[in-house]
Amino acid sequence: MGGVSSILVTGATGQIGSELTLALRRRYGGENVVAAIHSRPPSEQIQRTGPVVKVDLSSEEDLTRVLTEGDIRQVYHLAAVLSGIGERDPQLAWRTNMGSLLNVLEAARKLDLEKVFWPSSIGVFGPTTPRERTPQDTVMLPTSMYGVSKVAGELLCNYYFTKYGVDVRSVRYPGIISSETLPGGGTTDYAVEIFYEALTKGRYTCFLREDARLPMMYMPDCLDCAMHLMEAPMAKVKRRDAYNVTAMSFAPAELVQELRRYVPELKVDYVPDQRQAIADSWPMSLDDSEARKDWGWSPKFDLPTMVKDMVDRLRPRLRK
Ligand code: VAH
Repeated sequence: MGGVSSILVTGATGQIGSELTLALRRRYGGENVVAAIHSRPPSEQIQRTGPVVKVDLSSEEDLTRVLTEGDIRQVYHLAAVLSGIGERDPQLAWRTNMGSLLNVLEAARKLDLEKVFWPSSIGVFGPTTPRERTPQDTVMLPTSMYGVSKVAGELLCNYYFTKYGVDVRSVRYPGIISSETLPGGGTTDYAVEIFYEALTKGRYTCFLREDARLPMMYMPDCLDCAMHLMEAPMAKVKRRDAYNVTAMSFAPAELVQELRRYVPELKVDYVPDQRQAIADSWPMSLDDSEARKDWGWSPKFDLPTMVKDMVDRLRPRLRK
């Protein structure tokens, strides 16, 4: 193991988990980062660059088996049902999100794991929360089951740190934009889908209103954020619910305007679906000054640099 702690990444076929697995392998060595999957097969790159295990996160026993067999010392727990899908089956979203987190925290307690990373979300906020520069401490009355599970998850993480000393660390991610894995069932997925549709068809039907402004972050910053927080000295991690983090805010119309610099003929129409109600309940911008002060959070990508990087990566790949 070369003195590097062995890491398990759950949700390794998801939007963040798939790229986080590869980033952790680049940082700590492929053999030290185990990709945990459930039903979907991992990407070829994940298959090729390190160990993959199948685990049922609804079973504490199965999770404990995987953790002990792999001599795992750290867990990045990314598996979850996202906001859009969560509203189609709220009870499944609750059971999946809370059941798996409780099992991870229980395993961390009983096996005395070194650290756990678990992503919260801006989904914890609701329509009664101030929507501009949403504060770190404020009203959290979410109207999505995804958000309810994230508020409860933050309270559970804080409890396990306070009562048992489990070193669990969390951030409230905004919408994440990525070039490698399509997201599944999120309210912010339009900001990823639009690149694929624009570069292949020159048109896109957006499921949010053109003025639906939301906090967002590009995947390289999302990955750096998780690893930076996990590597921070214990004394610098002053919150054990979750830190607000963000990199930019934009509405679909602003993203379209920036994307038209590369796809001038792009045609977009706006047909809001049920996810608009979720977006309307979320912040339009976040105050993430505590994360910046406590452990040096500092994103690198803004809207122009993110759009350029996404187009540069996807255009060659999608060219027929
Ligand atoms: C979702 N992508 O849309 C996730 C994220 C802030 C949004 O939590 O559900």
